[in-house]
Amino acid sequence: MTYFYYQDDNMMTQALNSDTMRQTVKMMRGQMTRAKEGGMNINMVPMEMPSSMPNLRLVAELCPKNVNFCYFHPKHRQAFVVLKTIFEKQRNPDEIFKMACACRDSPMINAQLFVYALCSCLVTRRDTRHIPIPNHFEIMPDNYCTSDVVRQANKMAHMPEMPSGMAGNKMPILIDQNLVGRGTDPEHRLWYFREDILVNSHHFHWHIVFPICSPRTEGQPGYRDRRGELFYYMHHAMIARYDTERLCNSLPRTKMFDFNSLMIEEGYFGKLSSENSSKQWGTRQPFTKLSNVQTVGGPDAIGIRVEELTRWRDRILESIDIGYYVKLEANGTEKRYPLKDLKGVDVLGDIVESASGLTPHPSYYGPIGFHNMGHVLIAGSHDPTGKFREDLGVMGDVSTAMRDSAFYRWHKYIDHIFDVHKRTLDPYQLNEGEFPLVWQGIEVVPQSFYVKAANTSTRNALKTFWDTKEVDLARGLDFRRSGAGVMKTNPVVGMFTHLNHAPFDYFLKIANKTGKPQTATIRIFMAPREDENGEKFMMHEQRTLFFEMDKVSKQLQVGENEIRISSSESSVTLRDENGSSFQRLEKLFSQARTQTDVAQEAQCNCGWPQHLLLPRGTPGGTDYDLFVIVTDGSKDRVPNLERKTGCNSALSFCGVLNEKYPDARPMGYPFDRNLYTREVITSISDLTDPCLVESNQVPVSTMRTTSATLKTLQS
Ligand code: CUO
Repeated sequence: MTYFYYQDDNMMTQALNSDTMRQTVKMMRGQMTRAKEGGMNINMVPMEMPSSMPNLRLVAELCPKNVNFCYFHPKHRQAFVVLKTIFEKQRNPDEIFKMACACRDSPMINAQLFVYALCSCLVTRRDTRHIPIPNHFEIMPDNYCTSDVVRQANKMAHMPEMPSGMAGNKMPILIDQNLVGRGTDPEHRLWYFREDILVNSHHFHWHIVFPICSPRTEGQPGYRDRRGELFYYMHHAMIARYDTERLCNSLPRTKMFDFNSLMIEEGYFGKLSSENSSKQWGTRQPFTKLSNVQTVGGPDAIGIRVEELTRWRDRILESIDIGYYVKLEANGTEKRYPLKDLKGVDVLGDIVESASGLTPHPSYYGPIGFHNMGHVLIAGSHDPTGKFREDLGVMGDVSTAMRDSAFYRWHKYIDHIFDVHKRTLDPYQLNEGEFPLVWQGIEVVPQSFYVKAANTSTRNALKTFWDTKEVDLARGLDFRRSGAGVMKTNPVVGMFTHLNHAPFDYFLKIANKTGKPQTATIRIFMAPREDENGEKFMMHEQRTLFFEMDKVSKQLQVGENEIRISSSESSVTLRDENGSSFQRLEKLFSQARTQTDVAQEAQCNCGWPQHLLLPRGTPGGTDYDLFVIVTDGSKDRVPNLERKTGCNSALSFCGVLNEKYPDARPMGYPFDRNLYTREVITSISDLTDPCLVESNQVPVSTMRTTSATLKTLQS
């Protein structure tokens, strides 16, 4: 038996080994050995070497240790698949742990790649579903904080421990929003969105839960139900929210990437460096034109051509126009399949985003993936020939991409492609079916309102404000260990500023006139009411700006039902919890729960930050349309879904780990398609109570709708 003591130059593994994985071992073995070394208590985990060690040379060749791992780079992706497969092939979690330790200690494995592969394996296998994935920003803080913050953290960690009662090195490091731009750049107004640690962390975790190497066949380990559709829907929501924030900041909505000029108007200087690879992330001057990228993220030629990107774009759009996509069959023949059915958008998501394995025809739609290739071209645009040996820009990684304005331009184009497809489908009828409910509208009330009692002016008016949150940086930094193996205990806490709001509740009164209890799905959306010129949005424009606020299933008794829905339990957000994910883990395990209990609370840290649920608004208040639609729960139900928990409860964006997506309707319903009513609706606020109640020949769904004006004020 070999005893590993974990010290390494690799940040991630300290985190995974010392906490999550150790706790897993503790759970499995029922004990953990503590040893004394150098006079300090050190947690030791008795661990054997893996029975056979794989050859890691291929992984190292595909993604060398000393480069920034690029999620979208074809070779790095191959390395990801190889390493993830090594972990997946282990017989049980204990074996995975042994293999992870051995790979972590290998001088060949890229640290970022290791994190991706191991986390992705843990959320793929059913027998590791109970192992919570720590927040990525705690494992790799250098992907989320500028290099001067990391430097300060290093300094602080090496300061001698202050006597108790003195603040000293327990003072948090301020993560300043003004490090990457100035107020002279209008784009900088959106710093609180783009640089938000939890926004970027959500994006990382989403791509870990839905990796580009997910299998296409249902039943295979790691299969993700409606993955392509969720790629469309989750990113669409991010773009709609970003545009809404821009309007609050007197900025026009994002312009989509222009294939004619190939120009990225905004520059980006993120001041990020990777502690593991010792590389600076590339930067970009304003008005950089995309060109062919010869190398990026390593010495090897990558050879990506803009002309290919354009060609694949044309083929995707042509497939949408004709309503059929081309599939390469196993026998080498090509066949056409319809895109205009309910599964069409799921296939289109795979075609647009991804690469071999997911796309139905790699050579026709692009072996690298249209969307992925755009990321790489933008990430390499500052040094496309590699003559300055620059590393890739932040667009190359999913934990950093959302910091860059170029992300929104590119994804706006991606979103446009999906909308072109959705516009080819029959419009939804908003006044169809039989679901006789009568309701009296919706009201939104801030939670403090109950305490302070009646003041009707605060109804439907919510406040946002600046707030701060502390994050634990020490877990991800090697400086907790010295060469002699002594674990330092200095805390290193970072404090970042973010937008926040007081929690609020939605109140609905619904009368069930059907004569029997009903299950209803309540879907709540929100969108800005006015455009950048102060004019009310036309419905066809506003439709694409609606973003989901919540979706809940409720039992309606016969007669009057009063329903209260809390914003803090939104189906799109990550639960807002205090403390680091490691502290929560420790608490969780120390409560001596059974493995089943732990599984129910398993976290994959995927989910929109709760503090950004509401848009910023303006000091004078901004009006939004809040739209609620109630649909028949018996038609929304997904058969054979075991239970509706599993991924931090952010079900709408992250689904249920290894289960079916918990809603039978198209994602984004009813704003994913054009809407049709007999009356002309120019704006959603024209849909007033009582709702349109008619039956027609297209019984696609049954519903009731209502809308309200919601005002957001920034204090
Ligand atoms: Cu999430 Cu482009 O897909 O970043």
